[in-house]
Amino acid sequence: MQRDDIFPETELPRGSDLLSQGAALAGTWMVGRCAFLQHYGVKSEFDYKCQSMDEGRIMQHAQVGFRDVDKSRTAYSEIWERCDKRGVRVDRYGLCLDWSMAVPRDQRAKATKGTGMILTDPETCIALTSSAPVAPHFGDFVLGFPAALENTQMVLAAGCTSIGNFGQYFTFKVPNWDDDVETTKATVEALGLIVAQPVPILVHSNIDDGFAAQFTDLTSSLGMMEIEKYIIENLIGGKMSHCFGHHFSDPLARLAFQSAMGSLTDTPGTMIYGNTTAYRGTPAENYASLARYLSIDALGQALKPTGHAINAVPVTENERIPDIEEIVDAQLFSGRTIELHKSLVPLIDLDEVGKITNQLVAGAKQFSGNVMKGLMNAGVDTSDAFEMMLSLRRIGARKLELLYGVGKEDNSQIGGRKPVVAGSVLEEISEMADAAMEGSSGRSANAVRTKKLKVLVATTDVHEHGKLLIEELLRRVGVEIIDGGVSTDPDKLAECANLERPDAIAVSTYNGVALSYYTKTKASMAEFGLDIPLLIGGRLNQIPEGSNTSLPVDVGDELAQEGAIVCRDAAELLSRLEAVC
Ligand code: B12
Repeated sequence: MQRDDIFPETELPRGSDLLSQGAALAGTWMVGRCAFLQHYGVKSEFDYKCQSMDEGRIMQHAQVGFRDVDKSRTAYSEIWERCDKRGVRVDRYGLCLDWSMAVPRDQRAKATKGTGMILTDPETCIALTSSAPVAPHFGDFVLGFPAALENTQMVLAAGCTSIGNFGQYFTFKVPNWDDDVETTKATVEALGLIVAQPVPILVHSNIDDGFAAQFTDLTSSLGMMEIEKYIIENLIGGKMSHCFGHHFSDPLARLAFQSAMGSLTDTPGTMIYGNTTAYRGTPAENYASLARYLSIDALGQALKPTGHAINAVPVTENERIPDIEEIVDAQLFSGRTIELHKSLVPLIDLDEVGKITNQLVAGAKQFSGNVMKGLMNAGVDTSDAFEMMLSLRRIGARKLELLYGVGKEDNSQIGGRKPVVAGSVLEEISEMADAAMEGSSGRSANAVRTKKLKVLVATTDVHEHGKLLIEELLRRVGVEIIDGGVSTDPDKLAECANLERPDAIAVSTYNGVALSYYTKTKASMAEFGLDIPLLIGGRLNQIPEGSNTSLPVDVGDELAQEGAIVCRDAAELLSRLEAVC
């Protein structure tokens, strides 16, 4: 790698200047009051977490963020009250902002909306965090986005002392926004404001939102945490607080990862996220997955307290955004799991956990060392936060792992290396592909195979497992795959279709934009005179425009009326392709 390949710009802002600019705002924007800080008499969540660890208390995290602010406020107080009545304490809420909150306030009206909460001003935010003594955690769409600075100001004023999501900086793209220099500037300025606060603020990063979702080796994921920690703690002087969990399905690896993480830092973690990728069934079936990962996470905190709250994800999460009742159920389940977990400790093979922990720690150190050396050799200024961040974001997870991963090179593996401690995503996708092939008719598979088709595959947002699955199926029946990318804007997809002239396009979508994305793509294709069949699957829903409702509604019928080929299951892929091509 050469510097020019990473930074074609002749001049870039200096991280130190941006940090100073952010810090200069600390006189005006400082941590305000909220019900949590007042109730527990603490200066920040950092202090509260340290106290809880000393007491041996395991903390609980719940995720909230309905589009409707009033509903979110009701949730804020009601979930806490109802759990409190049952003797269960909810310690913190992860508050999910909307996708459109990622862009500056004056451009928000035109921005693509997702399904999250839209907060317009600090006063509304303060009203929210005054609703109950639960620590507010603004993790999504604050750090890492063009609106990082103004969103940080708002949430600080509302007494939030845990702010993220640094992981999202590396992977999330805002529709129709390509200026990564502006995004990085805003993020570094916001970090300057954070570290200039008179109390410690946790800089949160959910690694599953970041590169960990794309790495194939858990040593790379843990190594990336080391690099993020270096940026936040060594270069910026903040407190790096990590979260992981969505993609960690294997209980042994999950427990070892938590332990390895604990041996690399003293800063308490934010939360261990639920193993959401394991939710694939009905609520009753999902309870089995919940019980498995939550027990492991509680055990992890008992064996090696790391200050992470544990996060019981409601069992309806794979169908839609969970409602208040369902969040309360999950929290009560969590309370009981914490009561019961100690009896499981004797069942754990600590030697085996220790063995994997050591492999992870050694591999992570090697990976982060390799990356730092590689960046230095390429001419990146590794003492500058701005250059460190932008270079990593531009290189991307796949290339970083290929160049600097610890596993042996092996072209037959998806990431190009044999993982030292494999993540579970690829295995799960392969199992889903087997199931989809079994569910497809052999006749369709043969028909598609003989047609020698070319299919363009893309996603509308960061969710790419659907795309990986579709590509795996197409590969199995000899279809030529054109990579249309991840988080691809409709006009870019149409341009790619015009260039490549595929027989069909397959889109996987999750952020509640299915219908608007489809109509925009069709319109852009029409400008090129194209009318290519477009298959669409994933989460086919949307919050109706101008509606006050908080939950997205299914738009499958509308999509079909507009001419989309609606796929509810990957097993439909081959018969649909056979029919349209
Ligand atoms: C994994 C995951 C993530 C990962 C994604 C990592 C990655 N690199 O892919 C991470 C953690 C990064 C993530 C982030 C977010 N997520 Co998410 N995520 C999920 C999760 C757990 C799984 C989705 C998935 O990939 N499944 C695997 C696929 C293969 O299986 P499947 O979904 O069942 O799909 C089947 C079919 O639909 C079909 N299929 C899928 N696509 C296609 C396409 C075609 C052409 C065909 C034929 C078939 C097909 O194949 C499958 C088998 O049949 C779901 C919840 C859940 N359990 O489903 C939430 C979920 C999709 N996420 C959600 C949200 C809101 C987000 C965030 C906005 C949260 C936030 N505030 O940050 C961000 C996205 C931000 C952005 N910029 O885009 C919501 C979407 C809400 C909605 N639309 O109603 C969900 C439903 C969770 C929830 N209930 O709130 N997420």
